Amino acid sequence: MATITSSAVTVPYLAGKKAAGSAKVSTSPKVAATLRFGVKASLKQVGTAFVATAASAMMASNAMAIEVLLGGDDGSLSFVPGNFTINAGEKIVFKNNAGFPHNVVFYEDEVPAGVDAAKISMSEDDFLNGPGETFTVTLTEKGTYSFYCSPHQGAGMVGKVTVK
Ligand SMILES: [Cu+2]
Repeated sequence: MATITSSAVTVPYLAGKKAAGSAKVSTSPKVAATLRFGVKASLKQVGTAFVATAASAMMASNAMAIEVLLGGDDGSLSFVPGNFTINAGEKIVFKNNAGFPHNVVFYEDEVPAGVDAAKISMSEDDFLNGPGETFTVTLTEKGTYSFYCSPHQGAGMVGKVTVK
């Protein structure tokens, strides 16, 4: 029985402007449109066949992701969900939803030992300004990470992710 590990389907998306890190900013609103949790399980069952072509590898990459909205539909300045769990190597796609500009910055002292918070964060001075803009990050170290939105940290726009 072939088992696909998360690392096997993590496409090295390092072409963005933060080439040195594992995070990228995308202005494309369509990245997250097809993300649904249920796809992940079915892809695992398919086995290794789906890594054969670039197109299907891309599909797998998108499937191994969770979408977090920046700003609630009710107008709240929050991450939705604000506390969640993912598997190591799974992508987190933060997507502008309401109340922007937003950004995503990890606390230096609230990431697992050995993780450089700057490499997985947006700059405090960079913002997602338009509807649907995304920031994608892949976390590979297990543990808990806390993050915030610099314009709205004072308003309580903070979040937490557990990587298992
Ligand atoms: Cu914000």
